[in-house]
Amino acid sequence: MNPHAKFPRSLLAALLVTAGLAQAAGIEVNQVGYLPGAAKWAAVPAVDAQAFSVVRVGTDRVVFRGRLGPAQRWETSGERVRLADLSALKLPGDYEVVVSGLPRSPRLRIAPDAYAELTAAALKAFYFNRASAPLLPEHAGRWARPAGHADDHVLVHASAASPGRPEGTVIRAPKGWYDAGDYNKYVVNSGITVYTLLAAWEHFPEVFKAQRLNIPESGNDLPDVLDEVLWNLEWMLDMQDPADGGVYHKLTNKGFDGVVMPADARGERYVVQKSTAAALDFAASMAHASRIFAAFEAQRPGLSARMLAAARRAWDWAQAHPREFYRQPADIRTGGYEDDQLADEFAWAGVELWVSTGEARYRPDLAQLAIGVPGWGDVKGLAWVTLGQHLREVGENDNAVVKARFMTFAQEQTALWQASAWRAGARGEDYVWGSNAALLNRALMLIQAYRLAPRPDVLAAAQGLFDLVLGRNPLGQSMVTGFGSRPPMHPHHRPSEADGVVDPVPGFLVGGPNPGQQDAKGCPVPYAAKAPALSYLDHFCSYASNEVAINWNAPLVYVSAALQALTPKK
Ligand SMILES: [Ca+2]
Ligand SMILES: [Ca+2]
Repeated sequence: MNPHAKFPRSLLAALLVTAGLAQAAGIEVNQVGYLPGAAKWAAVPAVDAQAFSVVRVGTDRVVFRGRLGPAQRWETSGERVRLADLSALKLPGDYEVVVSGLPRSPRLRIAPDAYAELTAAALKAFYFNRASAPLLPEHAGRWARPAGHADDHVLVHASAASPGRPEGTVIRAPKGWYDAGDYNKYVVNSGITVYTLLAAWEHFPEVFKAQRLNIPESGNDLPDVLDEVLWNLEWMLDMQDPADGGVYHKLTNKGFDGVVMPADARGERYVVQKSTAAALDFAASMAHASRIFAAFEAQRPGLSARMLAAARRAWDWAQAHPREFYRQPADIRTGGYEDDQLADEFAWAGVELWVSTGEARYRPDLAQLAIGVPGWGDVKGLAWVTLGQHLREVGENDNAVVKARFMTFAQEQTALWQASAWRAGARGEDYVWGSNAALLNRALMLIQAYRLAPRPDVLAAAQGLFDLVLGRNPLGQSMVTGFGSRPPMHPHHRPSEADGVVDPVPGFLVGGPNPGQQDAKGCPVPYAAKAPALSYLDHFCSYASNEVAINWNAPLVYVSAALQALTPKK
């Protein structure tokens, strides 16, 4: 029996918090499942029972028993919970967690390929967001749609005018992915996204080599993950002005489209202002991509060299224009991706160009570079990911610096995980706009630490964050469309809302709990509650908690693939 079937969990949670009965409402697990060798925890409301058991799904056949941990309050939800440690249960199967006096948990699956489908779907979500191509029924099934935004007639906006391309010049910049719930394309957010996806391939090729995504390029001469990323890289290459190497910040309508399908969104398209941030994110991700595609020279002759040359030119432009901050023109109202702190972008682009070329002039001073969880506006963490991957090139002295940075990060994060009432290293202040992706990017950094020094608690801490977005959370809600017993049904994603299909396009991570609730005034229904981990609304109106975005889906692909590859088999 699914305890969520009769009563929406978020509403129940809200009532309990309001009534002062602050304890979690149901037994929560990762609704997608666990690998046999993974750390497995269930969160249980603070009832009096002392023991839990695990049964075969839909039966009373007990396969595992254990003691519940002490009740602890989790500040993020205001609720008291107890923990059930099922890590020792490794036998593949479909189960439920049982505690006397409570409804059973959602189905708990243990399987050696627990995340294969999720990894593929999270990657295919990018295909579903392709601009300039029809999604055919043989690839897209129920979500087939005509092509939108050919982007072969794009106007140079006044803010982007140059001597060779005055205002109104028509250029072509087709392909690319729609950034999020809207239909615009932004270079800054593309940089971190393509990097993260290519890093997943680079670090765990065995997960992707034989993967068939059923996209138009399946069966050609490249792994599908590379085909999919190329769709966006080819667009990015067209965002560079060939005359000077500068990179336009975005390709956009003047304002957001209505809630229509891509083919029905026909506003004039513009490239807007060249920015230093766009040039550096472009340089970093192209320099990285050039290394990846160097191995496919036979299949795509010249592509790697073209990417590296483009990266160098963008870097040179940024050196000559170090403070061209993006400033939204008065007649443009779409996403800004404004960032005036560019030391991290310079460091990331420098690291990527240095690793790709070996030229010392690109190399940043690592002693001055802190480590941190990556996000579109703070990319220094990506520099560390690349340094961790290239210890040999880094040299002996800086080797120690790279390792020390990751070990310090991992120690802090595993302490947080260990102390957490949910065995999930998130605090109240971590619930920001896009919290799910921030948590997954934190897991991505923990995974780098694990790759450098494989300590089980570091991997378990990453697993805890992954669990949090897949249903082992106070909402009892999976945060990925189409996955888990209680997935989001109304993401802020125009095609999912406008296509007339009940189920949303699958494989998308939604933004997640966000106590800022910036959209609350415009929503016809209220959020479940104000507590950070409960500030979520599964409604199309909720762009602040329920939108999708390419930079959010990328760490979902990465972490899902990484756990599949790294978790001990037994
Ligand atoms: Ca392929
Ligand atoms: Ca920055």
